Amino acid sequence: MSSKVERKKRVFSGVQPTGQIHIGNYVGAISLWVENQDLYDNIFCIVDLHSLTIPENVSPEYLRKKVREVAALYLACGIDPEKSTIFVQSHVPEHAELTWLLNCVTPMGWLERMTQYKTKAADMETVGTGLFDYPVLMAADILLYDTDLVPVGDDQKQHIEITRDIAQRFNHLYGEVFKIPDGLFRESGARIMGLDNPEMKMSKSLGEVKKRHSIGILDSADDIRDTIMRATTDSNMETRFEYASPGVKNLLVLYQVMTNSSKEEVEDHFRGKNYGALKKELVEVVIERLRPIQEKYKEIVEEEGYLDNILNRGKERAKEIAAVTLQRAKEHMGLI
Ligand code: ATP
Ligand code: LTN
Repeated sequence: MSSKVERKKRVFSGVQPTGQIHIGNYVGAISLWVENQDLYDNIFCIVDLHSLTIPENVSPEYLRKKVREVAALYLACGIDPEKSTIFVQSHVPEHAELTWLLNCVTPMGWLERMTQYKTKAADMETVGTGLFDYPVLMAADILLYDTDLVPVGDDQKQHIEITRDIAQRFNHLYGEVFKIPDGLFRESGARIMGLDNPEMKMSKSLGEVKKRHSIGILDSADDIRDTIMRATTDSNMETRFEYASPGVKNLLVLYQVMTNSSKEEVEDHFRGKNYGALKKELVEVVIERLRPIQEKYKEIVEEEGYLDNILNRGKERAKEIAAVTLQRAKEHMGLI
């Protein structure tokens, strides 16, 4: 009898070490990684090279601090280093090298169409080549690990699409080198909106400069209470997902994901109540959900050497896989 063991599907994802990590990042990405951790072979990266694409936002001291903060937050949120590989993108130079190879098969027109690039570049006086090339570096991240699934928030859909396109174009030109990955998104909670403005996605960069835009994972109970109680809603009292105003719907989605409930359970729970009750309950739910994460975070950053140890192990494992894929790509291209 054949005893072929099926390998677990591989998951790859990452967060940039810039801005204030918020519950949108937690709900849309990190908590999804944690929930699926036993199902897959997981690789989670701190994408520091991506953070350099807007150099005005990152001083060297800031970057050094933030890389450690994000790594500690991954662990505090429940990423288990025995089940998942955690590493820093710049520690594995294969990412930068594969980016060059992929650049050479990526038409500029594809990059010009990226909405994230257009939005970010619109506010800038000079736009660096790195910002334009951001999606190609992201494609390299994903393709280096023969990734099956990429769990992210829905703002990343276009980047997953272009990753697939780049991989297909490369394979067409040079032969089967890359696996074609799929995105993995939450059905509810893939796009958490700003609490000050439910028309805009909750964002890390805005969260750092605007009060009451977002809830940081490390925010105090008082700040959480203040932000939720003052969240923008309107006079529509509906607490059903379909009929609620955008601000209330956002709170309902947060409540749903933070309590691991279904939409029906949430609607039943709030039937006959107004959004004042929803806000009050959400405050408690968020504080309780974040409390153990904040406690664990504190322990992790206080334990000398713990984080470095995990990041070093992660680097070794990531490098082992990445080197093989990069070599395969180079051989197919005729680089000797
Ligand atoms: P910025 O808006 O400052 O560019 P960001 O908040 O999008 O930053 P990223 O590091 O770019 O943060 O994203 C990390 C992960 O969190 C990605 O998977 C992204 O899709 C997800 N994510 C970001 N914002 C949200 C959101 N508002 N709702 C759900 N998921 C989100
Ligand atoms: N662009 C992503 C961060 C990112 C990423 C990745 C996510 C960089 N490389 C690879 C998944 C897989 C963002 O969230 N802004």
